[in-house]
Amino acid sequence: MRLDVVTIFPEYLEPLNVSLVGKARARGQLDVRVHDLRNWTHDKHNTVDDTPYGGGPGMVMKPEPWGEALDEIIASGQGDERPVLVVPTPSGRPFTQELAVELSGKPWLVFTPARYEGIDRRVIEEYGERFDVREVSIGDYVLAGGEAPVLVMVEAIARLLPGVLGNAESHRDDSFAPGAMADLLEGPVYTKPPEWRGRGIPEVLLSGHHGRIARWRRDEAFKRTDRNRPDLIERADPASFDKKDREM
Ligand code: 6GU
Repeated sequence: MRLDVVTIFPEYLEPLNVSLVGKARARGQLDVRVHDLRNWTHDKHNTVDDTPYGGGPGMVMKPEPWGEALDEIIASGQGDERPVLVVPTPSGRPFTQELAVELSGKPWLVFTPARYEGIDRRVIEEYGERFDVREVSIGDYVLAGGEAPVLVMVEAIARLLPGVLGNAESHRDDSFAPGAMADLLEGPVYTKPPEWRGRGIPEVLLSGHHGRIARWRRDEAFKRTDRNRPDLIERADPASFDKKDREM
């Protein structure tokens, strides 16, 4: 998979050199290219923003540098390959595990994290006519720019690529993964030592009884979901819960 990121803070994307994403790049599973938007400015001050039409606070990112950057990056593709453009904005559609899975199946993503009050609307209109453009928000809070959301989205997408996670089973029971525990958050986990500061391990996990362990894990997942995310239980398919769940 190829990922391009266009930003005025390329150094903000340095974490993409580290850990899971960094290793995927080193192994050649991910081709990540970070670009400085100011490379596509032509004035002495490398201006990327201007005051908003209609007045109001803050600044708006000018369309011309984005247009030149995106045209050049898109033209650098192999043959007729077309990227999906991912535009981080607090006004976008929610970034969910479902969207991460969808985007992880695309060969090429271009991210356009903005600062200030966002990008001149005509850029989104222009590319939206010719490309698949997704305006995406990572949650109901406002950040100063789209760079941190890009780090979030790239990590969520990269770990889904074949061969990137060490153990192919590792995302089988992720919170939000489809499957038996769909609609429930993951429950608590334990490792050695068997006693720490006077606290032991739930007996059932030491029992070797796989059926009872699975049932206990499901009960714990249900309790935690009910406590932390009751909305997930409200919205779940009732058929995904058994009699024992309903008694919790
Ligand atoms: Cl994608 N950008 C900004 N600036 N703030 C956000 C966001 C994105 N998602 C949630 N808050």
